[in-house]
Amino acid sequence: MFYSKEEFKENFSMRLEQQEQPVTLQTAYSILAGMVREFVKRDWNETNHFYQNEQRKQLYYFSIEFLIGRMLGQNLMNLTIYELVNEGLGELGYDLAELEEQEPEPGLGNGGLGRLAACFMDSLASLQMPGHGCGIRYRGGLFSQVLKDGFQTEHPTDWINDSAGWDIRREDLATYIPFFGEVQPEHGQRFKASLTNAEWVKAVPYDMPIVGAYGKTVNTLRLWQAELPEQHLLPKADVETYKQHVVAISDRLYPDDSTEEGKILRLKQQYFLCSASLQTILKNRDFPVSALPKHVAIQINDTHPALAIPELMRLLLDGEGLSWEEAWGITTHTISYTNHTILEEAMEKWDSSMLEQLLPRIYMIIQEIDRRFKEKCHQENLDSEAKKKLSIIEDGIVKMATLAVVGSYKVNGVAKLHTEILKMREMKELNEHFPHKFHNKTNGITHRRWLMKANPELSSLITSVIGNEWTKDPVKLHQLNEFVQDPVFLGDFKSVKQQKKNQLTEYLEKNQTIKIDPESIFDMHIKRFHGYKRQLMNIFHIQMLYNRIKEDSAYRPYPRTFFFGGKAAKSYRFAKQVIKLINTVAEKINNDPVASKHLHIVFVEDYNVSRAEKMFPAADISEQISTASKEASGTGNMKFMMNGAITLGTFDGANIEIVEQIGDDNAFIFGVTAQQVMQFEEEKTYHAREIIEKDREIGQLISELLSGKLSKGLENIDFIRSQIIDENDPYFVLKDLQHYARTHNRVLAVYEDTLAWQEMSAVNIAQSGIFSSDRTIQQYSDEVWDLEKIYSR
Ligand code: H2P
Repeated sequence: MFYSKEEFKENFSMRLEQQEQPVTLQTAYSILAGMVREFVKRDWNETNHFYQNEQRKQLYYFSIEFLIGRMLGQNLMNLTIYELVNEGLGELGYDLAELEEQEPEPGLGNGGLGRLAACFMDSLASLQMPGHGCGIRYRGGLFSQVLKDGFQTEHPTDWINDSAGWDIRREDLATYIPFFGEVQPEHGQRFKASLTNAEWVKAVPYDMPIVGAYGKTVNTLRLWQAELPEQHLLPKADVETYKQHVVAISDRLYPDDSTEEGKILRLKQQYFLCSASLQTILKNRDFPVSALPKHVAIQINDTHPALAIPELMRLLLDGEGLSWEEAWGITTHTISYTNHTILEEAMEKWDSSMLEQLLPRIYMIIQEIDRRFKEKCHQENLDSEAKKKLSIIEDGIVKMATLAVVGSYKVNGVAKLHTEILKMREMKELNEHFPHKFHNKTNGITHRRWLMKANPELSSLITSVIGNEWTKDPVKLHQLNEFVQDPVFLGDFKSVKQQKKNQLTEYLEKNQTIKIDPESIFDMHIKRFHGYKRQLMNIFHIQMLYNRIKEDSAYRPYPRTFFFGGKAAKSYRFAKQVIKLINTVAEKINNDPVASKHLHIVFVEDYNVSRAEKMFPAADISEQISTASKEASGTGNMKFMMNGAITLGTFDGANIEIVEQIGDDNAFIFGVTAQQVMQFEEEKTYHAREIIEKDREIGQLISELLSGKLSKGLENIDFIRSQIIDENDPYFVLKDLQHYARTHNRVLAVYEDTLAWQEMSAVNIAQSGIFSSDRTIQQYSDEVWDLEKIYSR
């Protein structure tokens, strides 16, 4: 432990001297991380003891992804020793920022869903609430993205091997997970059974400390690793193949599930996570099992952990010997579910036969849940369509979202519009059946990572005018409203923004050898690649601007740099072609002597949390241009807003609530509304071809695309072509394109009025506090989990 700079320096130097090898930056990083781990240990132990002694209700957040990002800097900050360590290291000739860069990036998530889980962890600990994460310790995490000739290529990562190990192996808590086998019903009154001839997998937890602000509360992120069980549980033959199957469970996030084998692996991962976490919760309790809902809340993050419902039933029925009614009562008062998307492809469905083979007892329980639920619905006067919607198993398919709703006591969407769409359309029948289950919890982001840590310059500026209360209660950022017309404050804000743009420019020049004009407008579209997120519309628009520059010598717009960043799922061919298209257009424009003075495209390779931390603070414009109704919430929109970037977006997800906060004048909104989109979809009245035929500019763009002129080097644009033409542009790219282009023109006009632009930025920051995940977590706690803060410590 160290309490002063001098103590820190002494301790750090002593450890350096003990090194036998020459000290590299990597060793210096490891030493520092080790010291921080020790620092955290005492509070971690104390928090755990407190939870045990006081018997506080605990929340467990089950998630297949936790996109936590690097831990060193955030931990130092939350422990309030960042400055002390920074100065101390400086005096010893080290640069803390450089050491932070040595930390391997754990890519345990792929986008907003996983990052949300990480923000929630930070907020729970910072609000001093007993809330922990349960996930999988993937050795590889998501692939790292390398661009080759503009194409995305995927490369395995191994963050664990490179890691400084924030987590601690808990062999004492290891548990065993059964797959396959035969169910032996116990013939009696109860729905009890046992499983024979199962294949066992050992689950070993690795606990990672989640340090709350001011350090006092340290919660736990428990990540499970799959291992070979002890000798007596091994199969008699072919242990090698068995071993490969076991290791695969925690090897990779999102294994390729286009094959049957891949699907089985995903299902195994999901069950592995649920079973291991639930078994441990039950095993280590010191209260009667009937009191579970009073002591434990379990939140399932999307349907990936929905097997928690039948698994908890299994443990209560077969392990605890409860009756069906008792077990069901406990389960449906303990588990609650968050839905994150209405996209059909993301609503998980499993083949009954596969589930039955891999998890026979679980399948039997799901069948019984379905049977009983159908029986109940039968008593209501429902038409056959409604009955279909209310079935969990239908035509040999298990619908996980329906299972999740039926087995939870609360169900929420992640922004107001999304929740309304769930209630009124996607889950209409379920909502009518369970009228009090559905509620909204608009997402949030932790202001500690996304403002205080990512943008210390802006944080200091804010504190210099309104004091530092906002760091504890971010809604107090409101107080900035008094300064949004103050020219001195706005001038200072402009300098900070420029500083962040310069830093990003330097970083990218160094790491990706890209030259950027830091004086240009920084327009950013950074998120997972997906059709509905419409990166395609963005690049189409840039190509249109290029055509205008070429055709009209008087058209010379204000210089803009368009940033793209994000990965496409490995098997998502369309999204991968969009990445290639962006890079092809980039090459042409960036090398054009005239156009490149006005337009510049930067594709930030291998976009991840650390890169995101450098990008959000440097943005002027936040591209949030999803097809209305498709983006459940979005959280990048909130990170941009908090850093003073202005939203250019559609009326979708949380964009709507952002505009509610700042007013129409402080964002640029365009495009068809969710209602219009849903109407087009229902009535089939949208025809992309008509736009191609009638709009000269769009017609030209599409023919350039089809002729291969636009896509030089990309011989095969068949997926883009077929989506726009054959599939009639399902994400309404062409429908919104001209409105998007006109809105960009409005953006440019305002940008040139510097003061007006800065005022808009300042209003955005001032109104962003409500989008802190502290607010979201407080609402979950008040309305769903019923947690108590640890004020007494
Ligand atoms: C998803 C939704 C987002 C939402 C996020 C967190 C699945 O994230 O699409 O709209 O904000 O969950 O609730 P993403 O697309 O980034 O993978």
